[in-house]
Amino acid sequence: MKKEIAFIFDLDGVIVDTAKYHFLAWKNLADSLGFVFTEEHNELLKGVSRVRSLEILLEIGKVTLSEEEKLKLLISKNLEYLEFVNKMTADEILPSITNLLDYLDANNIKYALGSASKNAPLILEKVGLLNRFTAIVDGNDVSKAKPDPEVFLIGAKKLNMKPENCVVVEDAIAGVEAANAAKMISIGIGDAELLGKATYVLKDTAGFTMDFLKNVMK
Ligand code: B16
Ligand code: MG
Repeated sequence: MKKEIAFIFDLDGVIVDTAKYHFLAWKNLADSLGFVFTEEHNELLKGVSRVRSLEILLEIGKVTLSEEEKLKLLISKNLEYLEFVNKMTADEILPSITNLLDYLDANNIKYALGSASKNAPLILEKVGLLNRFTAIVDGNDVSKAKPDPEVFLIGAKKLNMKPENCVVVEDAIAGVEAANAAKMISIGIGDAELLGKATYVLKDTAGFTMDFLKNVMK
């Protein structure tokens, strides 16, 4: 098995499922504005930045607000979201992820985080993974959101790896597109029909078996 490969992990939908907490906070915000926000709508926000998420939500509700009002809503939504995040524990790490990180550590394979979330360091701290990543690139570090490759290219740089030797693990279409645009190998987690542009697709993180990893790294 070669060792010149590194991994870049997305956070929400790959390491933990914070989408359910985003949903509760966005739903309450939509309720307060007088329209219904469904789990189906929430799918549109996965991997999308906080600001763009609010724009999509307001488009769904056909609501127009001033920049000042939008800023207030972004702050209150995030405060509510953080109430859930602050209660997170290691129990919320998705299946096979801890084993996968243990395996990468044991084989001296470096890994970074590449997430759109500005709350990524706090979430990693809550689930006890903050100190395990060689580098963390999050929503505070990028000027262009996925599907722009910026987040993963910064990750590769911080890992001191060439993009073509990086394997991105992503659950969002925009994230897979960003990895492909960065000329990286991509592993999509979720629906194969939606994530068909990924190099590999796994239904869920439980699919990270040793056989699968060996195949990716061969
Ligand atoms: P925050 P990821 C993304 O995380 C989420 O999937 C997306 O729903 C969220 O809007 C975005 O982070 C920003 O999150 O409000 O915490 O800055 O999948 O890129 O790890
Ligand atoms: Mg994600």
